[in-house]
Amino acid sequence: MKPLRVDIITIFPDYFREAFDYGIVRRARAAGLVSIRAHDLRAWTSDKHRMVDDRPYGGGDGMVLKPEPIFAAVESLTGASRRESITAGKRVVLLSPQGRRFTQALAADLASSEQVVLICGRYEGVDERVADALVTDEISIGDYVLSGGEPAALVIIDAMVRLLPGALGSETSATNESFADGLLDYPHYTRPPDFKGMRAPEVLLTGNHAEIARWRRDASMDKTKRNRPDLLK
Ligand code: 9D3
Repeated sequence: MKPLRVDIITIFPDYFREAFDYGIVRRARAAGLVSIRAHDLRAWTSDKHRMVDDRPYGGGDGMVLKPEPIFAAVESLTGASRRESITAGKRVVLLSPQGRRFTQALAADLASSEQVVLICGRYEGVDERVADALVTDEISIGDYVLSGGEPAALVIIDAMVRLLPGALGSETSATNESFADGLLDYPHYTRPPDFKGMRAPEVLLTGNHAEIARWRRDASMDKTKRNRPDLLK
């Protein structure tokens, strides 16, 4: 199968230097399932000072990422300079606090494409013409304030890559995991059976698989009620 191509547009390409060299993502890259590259936005500037940002029209704090380098970067990476000309199978994602929430379903949708371009915002924001006319998706990873889109890019790439066919060992399947059935995972235990007086549940040591399955279902439900009641509504 053709590898998923992931391109990151960032003013901090070094942020990603070793980020994809561990675990499942490393294996998926080595197996040719995905190629991931981080590009310096400044490569697409044309002025002497390689300016990527400027002061906001209308006033206010901070700086705004300029549109020209971002449009040029996306054109060189996708061949398209407007949303309408981005071909099916390619996604151009703006990472921003104003985006729609990233979910497992969106991870699966993105993972099924041929190319994903991730634009990392910085400063106070990105010139809105990028969201209006260039990107196919504007995504936030949650309701907390980051300093930029770079950590969000890591999250999205990790979630996508583990869904690529062949990325997980044959022992695991991405479908029988937490969130797939709308409940949190059950608690896990391993040796020793007694650790500083804290005992692993006896039922897990019995080998009674019907009882173990029932215990795990109940424990999943208890954990979901306690930590994520919203999943049960
Ligand atoms: C005061 C208004 N803030 C917007 C809510 C300013 C602001 C905060 C953080 C502007 C940019 C940022 C940088 N954040 C991201 O680029 C970002 C982000 C995030 O902060 N939270 C969750 N997901 C994401 S994706 C990109």
